[in-house]
Amino acid sequence: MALNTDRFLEDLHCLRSFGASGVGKGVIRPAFSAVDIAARRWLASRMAEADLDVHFDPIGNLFGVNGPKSLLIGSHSDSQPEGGWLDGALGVVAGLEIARAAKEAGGPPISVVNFQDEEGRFGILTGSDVWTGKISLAEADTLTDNDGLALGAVRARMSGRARDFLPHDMFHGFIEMHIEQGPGMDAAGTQIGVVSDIVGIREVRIRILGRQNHAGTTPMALRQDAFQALSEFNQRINARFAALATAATVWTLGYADISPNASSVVPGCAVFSLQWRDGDATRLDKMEQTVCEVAGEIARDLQVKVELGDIGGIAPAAMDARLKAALRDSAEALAPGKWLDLPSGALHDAANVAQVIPSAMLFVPSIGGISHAFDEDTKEADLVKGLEVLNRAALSL
Ligand code: HGY
Ligand code: MN
Ligand code: MN
Repeated sequence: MALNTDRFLEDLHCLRSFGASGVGKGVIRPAFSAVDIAARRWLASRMAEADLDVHFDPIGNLFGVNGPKSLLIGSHSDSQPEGGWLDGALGVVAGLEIARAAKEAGGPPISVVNFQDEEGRFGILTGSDVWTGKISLAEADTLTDNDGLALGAVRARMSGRARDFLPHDMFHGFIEMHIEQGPGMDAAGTQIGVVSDIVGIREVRIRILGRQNHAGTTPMALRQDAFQALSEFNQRINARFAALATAATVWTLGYADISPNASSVVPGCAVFSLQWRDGDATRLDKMEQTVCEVAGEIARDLQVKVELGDIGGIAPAAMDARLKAALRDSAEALAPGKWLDLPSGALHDAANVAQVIPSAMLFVPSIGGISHAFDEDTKEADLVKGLEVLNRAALSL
């Protein structure tokens, strides 16, 4: 049977029903939550119906395997705490449809993967970090989420079906289809993006310890206010990073927790995240050095203690020339004049997988460039065009 675009769209909508937020097409499906596990089980059943060998590994990555050597297609089905319906889900369901259609037609062996915790509830790209050997399972088990829960404890929720890690050499290539998540393609009116490379990222958790005290009686000059130190840290980082940045460099303070978080108490503790992204590893290094310097200055100037956690990261990753050429040929055949080459500013499992298997990525546009938000969306015609372009490239490989 040929590629079935109706079945693909139906599966995509069905996947959204696991954790549908009720706002727009949004989803709330964080890694290892009950709905994430239910979604993975449902995807596993769809893979089994397609006569693919269902394989959960110890970190919760789900594979639907077709034979001892195949092309791997996929992405992730976990979401941000407030996520859209396509981020990750699109690549998994596209992989499922292409693997299923190839199997039905007696075509080349194609397998599908659904990585776990791509959105970094615990790490950065945790499931592919572990599968590709960037970190060990034992190291992953010690990672904690914002509530202090350890990954080792929550992954036990999926351990019933877990088998061993699959060897990388079962797969001769990996292709991840994804929404762009930025405004470029939508603004340019293009339908297909062939990714040249994926940015690198660094991320750190910082704890500032001041002195909790009474907000009415503590003179300003005597305060060791953890929030004011955080605020000053942020201002200095903005100025210092701006001096190092190109137009493509980005940085985000996206998580903050002030304690005790009460209006009449001088905050005694602030914990926050800082992440920065760039395609140039040397610039990432310089920014890391800046973070360390600013931490020392804040401790000295504001009379607080500044503790830096481990600085994690993913290196910038170039996509494979042969796989990119196949995607370009297919884009030119099916979307002539409506495709482009572009770098990815978002992080993807393909950045990890590229370290062990030739890897590439195909993008479709995001309406208004919105993602990591409930109103993330893509035109149905663009979803289908992306599936067709990827399918043609996969068959040619
Ligand atoms: O953060 C990222 O770029 C990815 O969505 N995990
Ligand atoms: Mn994603
Ligand atoms: Mn994401």
